[in-house]
Formats: sequence, C-alpha cells, structure tokens
Amino acid sequence: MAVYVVGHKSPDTDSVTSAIAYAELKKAQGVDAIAIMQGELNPESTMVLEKFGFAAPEIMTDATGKQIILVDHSDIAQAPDNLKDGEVVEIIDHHKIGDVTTNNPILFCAQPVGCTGTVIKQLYEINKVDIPKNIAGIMLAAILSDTVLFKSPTTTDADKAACEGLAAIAGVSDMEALAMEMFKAKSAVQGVPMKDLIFRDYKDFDMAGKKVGCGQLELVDLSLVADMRDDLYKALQEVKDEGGRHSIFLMLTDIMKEGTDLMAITDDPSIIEKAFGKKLEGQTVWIDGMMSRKKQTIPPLQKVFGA
Ligand SMILES: [Mn+2]
Repeated sequence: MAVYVVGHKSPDTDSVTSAIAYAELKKAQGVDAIAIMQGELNPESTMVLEKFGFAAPEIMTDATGKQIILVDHSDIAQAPDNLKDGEVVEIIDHHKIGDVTTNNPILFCAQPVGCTGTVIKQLYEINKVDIPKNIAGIMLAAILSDTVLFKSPTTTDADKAACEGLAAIAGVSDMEALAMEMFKAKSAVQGVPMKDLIFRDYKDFDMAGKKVGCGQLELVDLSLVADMRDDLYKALQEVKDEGGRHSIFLMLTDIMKEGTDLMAITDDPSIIEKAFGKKLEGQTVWIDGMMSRKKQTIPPLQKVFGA
C-alpha cells in the first residue's frame, strides 16, 4: 500500500521539498512512498524545483482511505481533508504540536529548529542513507527559505550546520546567491490577484474559539506593494467577512530591513497594542525585527486572546 507524504495547505517551499525529500528516504528504505501537495506551487517553490530538476508533486487534498505521513505540520486544519478517514502513520515537523491524534503509536519526530528540512537531514543520517545531490539542493533551499537566510529568530545552529553539509552535497558554493534568487522569485507580486497574494502563505488559527487568519508576503523591498496596499486591504476585508473571522492579518515582511508592516483588520483593535505594544496607524503597524509568523506574530496574539 502506498504511503503519501504531504505538507500543509497553501504549501511553501519547506512543505513541498520536505514531502519529496522524506518520500525519497522512505523509498530508500523500501517503502512505496509518494510525495504529494495540497495546492499549487508558489513562485519560490516553482523556481527551486526547476533549478534542482524536480517535477511538481501531484496535488491531492483528501486523505480518505490513505496512509499519510505529515511533514511540516501536525494540525488537522492544515492537513488533507477527512484525515480521520485515513491513517496518519508518521509526523515529521518543526512547529508546536498540533491537534492530530492517532489510534496507534507512530514515529513523531518534531524539533524546535528552523525548518523541517533540518529534521529530515538528521533522519537521513540516523538511517544511514546518503542524501542524493538534487535532494540536498531542495533541502538546502527549504532551510534558507524558512530561516530567511538565517535572519529569522527561528534559526538554530542545527539549521546552519545542516546547510553547510547540504551545500557541500548539492555542489552549491554560494548559499547567499541561492537565497537571493529565491527571495526575488518570492517577491513576484505584479499582476497577481490580491487574494492569491493573501493566500500565498496563509494560515488560519483558532484562538480561544475565535477564527484568526494570518498571511505573510516576504519581499526584498516593500515598495513592490506600495501601489497595491488599498486593494490588498479591500481583499483582506472580504476574506475576513467571508470566513467569519474575528481578525485577519497580512504580514508585509521586508526581508532586507528585517521587519514587518503588519496589515490588520480586527473586531477588536485593542488586541494589536496588547500584543505588539504599538497601535495601528491606518491600515498597518510597523514592527521592527518581526520576521517569523510562528515565533513573533502568532504567540503574542494567542496570549492576548487567552488561547
Ligand atoms: Mn517549515
């Protein structure tokens, strides 16, 4: 029976490449593993897969009747639909533990590191399987992406060490050049529908019973979205209303300046000041140093909501 390896909804580079890299490790161990994804590739992931010679994994969104390995998440909301009608057989992750439960004991390997790719590199080593050259390339790209070239506060020494090793295997002599190539690809916003931008890297959270959404656009320069801000705000309002959300955020993250202009629409504007110590000025509030949704945006909000 095939085992499907899948990352979270609105897949990012880590979710896609980790599915491919972990499926490859399972295949080396004799498992019929198939990497899949739950949505279209984003511009950065498209560039990364092309550069290292991979086809896009098939899109599959329903877990019914399937054996599933979750990578890069352990939340039901971010997993394939009807997960309870399938069977989760492993979880490999680097986020806080989510709400997926299982009937049987499983391999659950999560570490507080910057990227699932870093965890998977260790699993290759533990299992004494050589990492193929092109697989090392996409794993390296994932770590550079998730850690924003080691600028994100989620970065650990393990991530840096993994990148050194992977770059050597992949024959990448200039990691920074690879990262810049990816950041430029990910900064492509012109001509993209507003809602596609909002959902490009987006997650919904349950905060004490309130639905709170947060998207993130990582850009080499915020001037790229200067003339789109009003349209983005309008689209964000629609997404908030359609989904019955209490609050919705869009992080406009300046990778080079290392901060985020946080666009926010909320039923209770006081949460912004409580969470981040600053008030909204119009549509947004600039938070110096904010790079990571997981570490810097969501936890203060959860605290304020009492979730
Ligand atoms: Mn990740």
